[in-house]
Amino acid sequence: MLVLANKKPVIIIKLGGSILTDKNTPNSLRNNVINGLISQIYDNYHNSNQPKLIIIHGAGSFGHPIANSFSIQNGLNQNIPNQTLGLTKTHQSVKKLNTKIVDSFLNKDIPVLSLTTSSVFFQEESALKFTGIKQIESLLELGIIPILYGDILLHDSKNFSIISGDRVIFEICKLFTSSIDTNHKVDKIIFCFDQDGIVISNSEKDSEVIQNIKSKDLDFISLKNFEDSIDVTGNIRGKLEEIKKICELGIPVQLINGQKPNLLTKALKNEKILSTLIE
Ligand code: IP8
Repeated sequence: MLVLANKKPVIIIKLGGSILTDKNTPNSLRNNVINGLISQIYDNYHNSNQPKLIIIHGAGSFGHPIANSFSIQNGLNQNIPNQTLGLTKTHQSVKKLNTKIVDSFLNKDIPVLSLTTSSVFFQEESALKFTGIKQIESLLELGIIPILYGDILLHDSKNFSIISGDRVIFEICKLFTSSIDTNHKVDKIIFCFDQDGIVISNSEKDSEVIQNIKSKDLDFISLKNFEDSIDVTGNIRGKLEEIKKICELGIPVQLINGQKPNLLTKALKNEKILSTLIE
């Protein structure tokens, strides 16, 4: 119990692919949004009273269209020409996005270091193995922000699929929650995406942002305008499945609009903003 009380708080930020890239144009960065978010993270980084951070980013137009064109999410299919080349191209493309994001942090003198998701995750029969927790701990202790991202996932028995950034977050949370060997605990997840929160439709015309919801009630809400055709990881419904599992670990999740100025800063300080808090 004493060990648990001494654990240092960490906030995990998900930078959604929908805000980092223009989903309608392959490989297109939204530099103004990226730099705006990084400036807010800069302020948090230089405030010693604030929790440490782990950043996870999505693939956006660097990952979903190419993964989809080779059906990487559905695993090995001998009928798809050059599918393994498509697998490697998908990985290389998300790695390029990752390099651009890491460079943007380093250009602002924020020390970040990325762990290649497909090197620290492996699917072994029905179990997903994650071997990066010690590296994350070391980076946090050194004051370096670890970055991981949605990527391809290799399986045993000659197969593969996609691992979303959201699943990466859940696996990190699971290990931090269950391991007695870690010095950190995850206090909260902030999902930055392109909406003000979860929008529900009340009637044909009316919709509103739901500001607080229990994770057990997520199955019963009627979502508004969240369909996203290029997303191979299940768009908002897929996200909510991972979010539910994170909340079941006792970690709250806040969904905020990452395109609006200063909302990330306020969310990091637990100030009141228009967003959805799921507990
Ligand atoms: O954007 C998807 O990750 P996400 C990863 O976090 C690929 O769902 C390679 C499409």
